[in-house]
Amino acid sequence: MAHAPRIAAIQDISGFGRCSMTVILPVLAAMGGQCCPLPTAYLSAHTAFPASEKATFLDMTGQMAGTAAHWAELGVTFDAVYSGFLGSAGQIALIEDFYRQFRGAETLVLVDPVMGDHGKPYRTYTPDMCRRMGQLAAQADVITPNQTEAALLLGEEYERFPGDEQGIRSWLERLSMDGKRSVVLTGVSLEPGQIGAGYFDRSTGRTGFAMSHQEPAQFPGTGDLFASVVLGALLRGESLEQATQSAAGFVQHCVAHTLAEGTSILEGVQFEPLLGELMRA
Ligand code: PXL
Repeated sequence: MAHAPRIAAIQDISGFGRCSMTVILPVLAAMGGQCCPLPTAYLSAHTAFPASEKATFLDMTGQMAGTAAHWAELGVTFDAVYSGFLGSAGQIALIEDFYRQFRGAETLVLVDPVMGDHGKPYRTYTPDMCRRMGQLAAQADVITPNQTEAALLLGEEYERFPGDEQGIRSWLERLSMDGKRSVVLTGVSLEPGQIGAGYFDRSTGRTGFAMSHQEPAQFPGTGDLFASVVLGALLRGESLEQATQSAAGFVQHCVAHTLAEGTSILEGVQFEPLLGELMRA
């Protein structure tokens, strides 16, 4: 009996503006995974829309322990636990409990340490939450920070993000915590016109880069798209390098397609018509 790789997705559901759960579920399904959502919060829309204080925010912390207990009772097992945007600092202890209940020798724990972008923490992320996110990420097999989150994890100023390849390799090594975890650092550019990610693969101890053509716009939710393609590819047995390259290529294609269609940046990228590219022939 073989089942599809099963993933516990611990993420918010944002009703409008493609990000987090509404991206992760379809992407991982297209890549052959079975996603089990464990929602951290329901928001009417992601927080990048103007007047974000108008977004509804239902904290779902109260559902999490009971969901985990029911899943344990049903005997559910997971090939991966993938967390991202969290609703409160208290949820981190619940995720740590979740690891204790469901993390086996083969379980891949991916922490996308979602905390902020463009040098600033998101509105709902307190300093305590960022500190606890660092502790959660310390337990991961793979982390997928952007530059802002990398700076927060390392206790560095965002402005000090290195501008050269050697400097980025050194941040990747520091983020690996002495080679303990793999790292995919997104939003990295080594030369004008190119963007992608740097990676540290703990299985080889090597750093490298996976680059793609840089499109002239940045969309919300692309970090979630990137991380979910990385996870789907890893669960299919691709190396971290291949997985990062697959993600860089797919995100670039979705951005180019969306720019050609001309829809609003805040609605996120139109990945839906391109999901077929992620499916195995
Ligand atoms: O894509 C990260 C993300 C996830 N969830 C919510 C967000 C954001 C980024 O703004 O607002 C609710």
